[in-house]
Amino acid sequence: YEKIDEYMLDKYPKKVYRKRAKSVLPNDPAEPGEIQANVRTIPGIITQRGCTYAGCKGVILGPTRDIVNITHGPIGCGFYSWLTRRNQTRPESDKAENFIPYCFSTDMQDSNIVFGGEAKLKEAIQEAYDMFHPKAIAVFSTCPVGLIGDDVHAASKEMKAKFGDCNVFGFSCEGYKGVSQSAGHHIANNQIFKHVVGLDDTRSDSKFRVNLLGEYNIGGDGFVIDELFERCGIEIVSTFSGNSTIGAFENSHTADLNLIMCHRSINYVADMMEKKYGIPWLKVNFIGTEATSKSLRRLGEYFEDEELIAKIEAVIVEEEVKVKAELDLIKPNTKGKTTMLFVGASRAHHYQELFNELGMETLAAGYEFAHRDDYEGRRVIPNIKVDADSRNIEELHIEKDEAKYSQKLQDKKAALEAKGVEFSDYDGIMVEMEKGSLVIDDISHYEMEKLIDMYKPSIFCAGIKEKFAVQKMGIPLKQLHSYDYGGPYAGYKGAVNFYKDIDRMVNTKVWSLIKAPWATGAAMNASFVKVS
Ligand code: CFM
Ligand code: HCA
Repeated sequence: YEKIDEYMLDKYPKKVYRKRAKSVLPNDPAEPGEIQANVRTIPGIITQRGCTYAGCKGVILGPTRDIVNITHGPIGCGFYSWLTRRNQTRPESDKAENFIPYCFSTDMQDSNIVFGGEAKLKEAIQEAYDMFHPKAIAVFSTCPVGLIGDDVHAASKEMKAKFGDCNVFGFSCEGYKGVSQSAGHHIANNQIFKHVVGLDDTRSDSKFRVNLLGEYNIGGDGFVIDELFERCGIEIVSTFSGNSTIGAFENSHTADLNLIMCHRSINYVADMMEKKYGIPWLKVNFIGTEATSKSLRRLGEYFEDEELIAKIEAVIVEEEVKVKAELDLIKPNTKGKTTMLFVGASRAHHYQELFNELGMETLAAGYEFAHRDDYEGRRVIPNIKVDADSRNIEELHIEKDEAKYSQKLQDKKAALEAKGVEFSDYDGIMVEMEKGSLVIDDISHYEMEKLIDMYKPSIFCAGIKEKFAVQKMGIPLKQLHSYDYGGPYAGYKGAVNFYKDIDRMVNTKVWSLIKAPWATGAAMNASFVKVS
């Protein structure tokens, strides 16, 4: 760690040094230290973070296919969030609605900024309604909307009342609203809960009904999980929000259990559903073979049904044998190699499972925008300092729905808790990382380059912004956001895909053969000339 201090952080001005040092920790799994997270990025530093609008529109609502998502703002915001996240969807038929390939925007102009954009927004909502007659229209605010004071909620309410058969709701998810995408997740959770969840009480008659929260079907991960659940006889009422529909969200409060994959982006919905409807939640992870088996077993444990448990065990046995055969061939090639993972949030934690299975060591990891609980575990939530930025995001006051609340599920939870089953819990990344490995929040580009220089990992995992800079340093970069257009990586089938891709990447010679142009000689020369 002294080396880190000396080599990575010491170039910062004193004030910046003091701030950044609080976000860089040597790990101790036995006693996770306090890390600074979810605070503003220091101006001037190159961060990998995105904006609140991206978290709300792109991440949470983006994967839902039958809502017309209108971006209220300049065209760039809509354009750059159009099909850039690799969420897949499978409409029920060729005729079923699927608006994902469309990019809807009010295309705000200077005159709308000066004279207001609400009229144009209402026109856009009307146009979308006339053309598609969708079940729902969602309106997403970009930065200028908040600055000029357009009321997207009033406009949505007015249009909803006018149509009568189309749910219209807005999001105050202006890009600057929070310090990162994370604020956008929270805003999206709130509005979906307020305007959609609970509208349809229909209960299918299947025995085991769950929601899968925080699974966005990137590269088809959700499809793999759906298939596994189907084989076990478990119905997914709604996924939030991979391959989802508005109808599934409306019906989701009828499930008997919520499973959380990505804790950061969706824990709010789980908490609100528990308060209002009494649905307990469990943390799961379907990234990694062992993690997948463990998560499936948690389901058996929850439903306490012999037949279900037997089915789950049969699936586990069948799949683990296949995975083992593949891993036995690959592991000798990857064992002893090293990695670093820096992604938005959950994946920097979940993917360590797959690297462990490959016998690879994680030297450093961190999140762009997660909160202290994703690092240190949910037990620190009461101690998290609420600052002006977090206060900016609305906390909904949720009350029990007397008619729909399930005391039965809560009694079940209490009985299982007495037997040691842990509900509503997430232990965070730190307890599972090696002692002495590095944990870094909102890593800067500069820090990333220094880390790579110092440790020369066999592979670096991050996103498109880092990819080419890192590869020019001679290190392969695996995108854990888009999967480099590969995947799926979830479940057993996904694990095997990942093992193969990583084996190929860490063992290719190409990276040691290339040299960035600037490494072979200065591309440009300049000298300091003193002007007298
Ligand atoms: Fe959750 Fe995600 Fe992630 Fe995320 Fe994202 Fe993503 Fe991500 Mo990119 S919801 S936090 S806001 S697991 S889009 S599917 S890959 S940064 S680590
Ligand atoms: C986002 C989306 C993103 C970006 C990925 C990347 C994604 O943050 O708005 O930087 O490569 O997964 O698509 O996280």
